[in-house]
Amino acid sequence: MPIYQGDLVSVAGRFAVVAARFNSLITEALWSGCLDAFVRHGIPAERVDLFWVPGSFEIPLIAKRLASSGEYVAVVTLGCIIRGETGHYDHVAGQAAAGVMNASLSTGVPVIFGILTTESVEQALNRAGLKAGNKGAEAATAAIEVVSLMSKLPTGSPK
Ligand code: INI
Repeated sequence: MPIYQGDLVSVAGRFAVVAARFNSLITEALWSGCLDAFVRHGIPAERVDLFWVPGSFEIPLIAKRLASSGEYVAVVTLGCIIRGETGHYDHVAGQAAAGVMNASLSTGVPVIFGILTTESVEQALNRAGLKAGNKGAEAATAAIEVVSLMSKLPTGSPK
């Protein structure tokens, strides 16, 4: 029984990262964790391009454009949406998630969801490297794994 899974090393190609400047204390930490994870998995910084956008709501448009450019094997998105900080949390979070999924499915290029959606600043800090890992590092690792898995998937039409 063949089992398919992605590797976490030796992935070729360039990666794009789209990061939101909103809540930049957190998103700078996500970017730092993201780049560190790329480098530690054998992807040098020269193969990672960073694109800043104003807020998480703007991420899907830029992610989709980059995913369809043919320049990148995957796009990682980084953002931070805090419920307590905004009356339109549900709109921003919902549209960011749906838009990232749309960018991925419509282009066939992995677009990874590294956007924190939390109840508080403390929760966000914890998930940006303080106590509970770094979502940016997790997103970089997921990107590498999915790119690797996609290169191993069976091709051709269903029998
Ligand atoms: N953008 C975020 O990335 N996080 C937030 O918590 C946030 N809040 O609180 O509103 C936020 N808003 C800005 C939004 O993403 C857009 O940049 C803005 O609405 C302009 O389109």
